[in-house]
Amino acid sequence: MADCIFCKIAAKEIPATVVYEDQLVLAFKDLEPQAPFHALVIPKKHIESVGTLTPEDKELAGHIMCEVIPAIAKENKLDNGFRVVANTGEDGGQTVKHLHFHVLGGRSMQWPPG
Ligand code: IU
Repeated sequence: MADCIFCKIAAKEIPATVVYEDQLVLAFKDLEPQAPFHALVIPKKHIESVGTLTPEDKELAGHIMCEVIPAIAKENKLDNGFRVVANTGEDGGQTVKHLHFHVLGGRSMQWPPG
């Protein structure tokens, strides 16, 4: 999508520190890390949020959850645990309207989130 910053990152028009990439997915370091390890996992195709996923995205969503995120956790030695967050829509605190999963690790997390 023309005005989407994460589409531009996926297209390498804007630089990012990439931690994982395949044909469907890119993961890169968050510019404002909230934990010692903080990456964002995005589909290369534009999807707005978890709220707009459809059954057609099943394979992609499964790939992210079942393959990409575990691989990133393993590669970055998040053996003691980590948190996956998908802020969704206004009340969910989503600021960038391109589906992304935060992967945070390297410290003990608190609950509930604010
Ligand atoms: P949110 O879930 O939509 O609030 O998260 C957006 C995240 O994207 C947030 O943690 C920002 O620091 C991060 N980010 C980034 O890493 N690079 C960017 O160019 C932009 C936002 I814009």
